[in-house]
Amino acid sequence: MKQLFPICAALLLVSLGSVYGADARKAVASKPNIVVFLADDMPWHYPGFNGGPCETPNLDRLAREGTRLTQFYVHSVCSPTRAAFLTGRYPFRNGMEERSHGNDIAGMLPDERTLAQALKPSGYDTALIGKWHLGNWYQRQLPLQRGFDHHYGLYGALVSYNGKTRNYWYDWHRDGETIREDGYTTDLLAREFERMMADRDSSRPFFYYVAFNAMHSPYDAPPALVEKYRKQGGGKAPPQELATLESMDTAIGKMIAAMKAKGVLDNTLIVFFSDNGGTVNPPYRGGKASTYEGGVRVPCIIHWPGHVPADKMVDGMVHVADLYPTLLKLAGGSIDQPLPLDGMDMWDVFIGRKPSPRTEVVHNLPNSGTGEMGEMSICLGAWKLVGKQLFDLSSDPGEKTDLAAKHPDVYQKLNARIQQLVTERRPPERHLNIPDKPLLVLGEKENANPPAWLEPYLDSLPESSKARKQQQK
Ligand SMILES: [Ca+2]
Repeated sequence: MKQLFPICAALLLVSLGSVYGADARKAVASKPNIVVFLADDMPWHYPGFNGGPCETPNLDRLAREGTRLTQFYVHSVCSPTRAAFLTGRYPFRNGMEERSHGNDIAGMLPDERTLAQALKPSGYDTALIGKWHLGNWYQRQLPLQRGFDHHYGLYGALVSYNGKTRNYWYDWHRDGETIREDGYTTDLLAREFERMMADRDSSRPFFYYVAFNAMHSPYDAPPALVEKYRKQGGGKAPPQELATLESMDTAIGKMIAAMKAKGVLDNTLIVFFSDNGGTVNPPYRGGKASTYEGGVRVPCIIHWPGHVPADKMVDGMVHVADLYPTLLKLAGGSIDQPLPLDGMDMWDVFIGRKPSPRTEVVHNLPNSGTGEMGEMSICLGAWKLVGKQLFDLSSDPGEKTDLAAKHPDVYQKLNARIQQLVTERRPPERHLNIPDKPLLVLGEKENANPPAWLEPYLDSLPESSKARKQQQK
């Protein structure tokens, strides 16, 4: 019986390949629209489709109609994941092993080619709706200079959902201008997407990267939703967090409806994932800022009915850097570029045609910046090194049993590989504080010419006025 399984699996893959392979070629010819929904800090076990306590009907539907990757890896904090997604390269190459901190001039290395830049020769309209976090000060670092035709949202991180401030400064923009818009950021991102979709009059394909600040702290979710989860009780998860996630799900539903109303949904590939794990992520060990599975293994949905199988789980290692060549090739773009890619084309994996060709994932090298990505870690096959520990993920995905002493040869092999990769690291930009004072708004150019309403507005908010007074002392 055992021998039959590989034969059955092979036949299944061949038959899927004939169906989905044809569609894949059709897709390349028709240049699909690409929409990437990126959640911020979403725990593995929160959304409904993963058996969680949060009501996420829109994500659940994407999962039901699409394929879910069960071993999809990101990095353990925001900026490294975003940089790997947009460049197809590991953070130790693109200068983003350390986050771009709030008051920080460092950004992703300027010679990196982003997915938005790479899609331009294929005729794509490109937009970032939401959070950037790959350099928030110099003009050259900002989304409009990194291949995006349009940007709406924040440059940095940790912005307050209603005030749009962090600490003593402001962080909300449209196309390089500081703008004042009242409302809850999650709703505003959906409104921008709806407006853009309604205004579209071009037949050009689009790449819209929707990077929510949800469900990162500081939580300030709609009170009615918080109350709903408070009443449910049961200690499943903090009501503020669940309400923040449900708001994000509702926004995703609105954006999908806007694409449907415009008649573009059928030719749109949707990808959903989280940029890192939550604080805890059962059944996995660890969470954000750790290289245990809970920090780096996140839910990922690939949705394109008729092209990507519905209601299917795909096992096998996939890294966020793989999205770059996969999406680019699907769009008819070229991966021929001076900086070599770590990402691999995974389209045949997404459509169930082939098993994942990936045998290695680098989670973090030793001595990476301030070490905020967690301990050094690499996967080779099922073996995973985390600091001085060794795990076998095939039998121990929860990383409970350290096998370093039992398998010294494997331990040495993984250590040698990680030390070899250290020699390939490119130095990042220096992480220094923004020199300009007063700092009112992120973006050097915007801070040099702040709108008249900005300073009175910052003084009117308790969250920023107190911090501003301390800063001015
Ligand atoms: Ca994050």
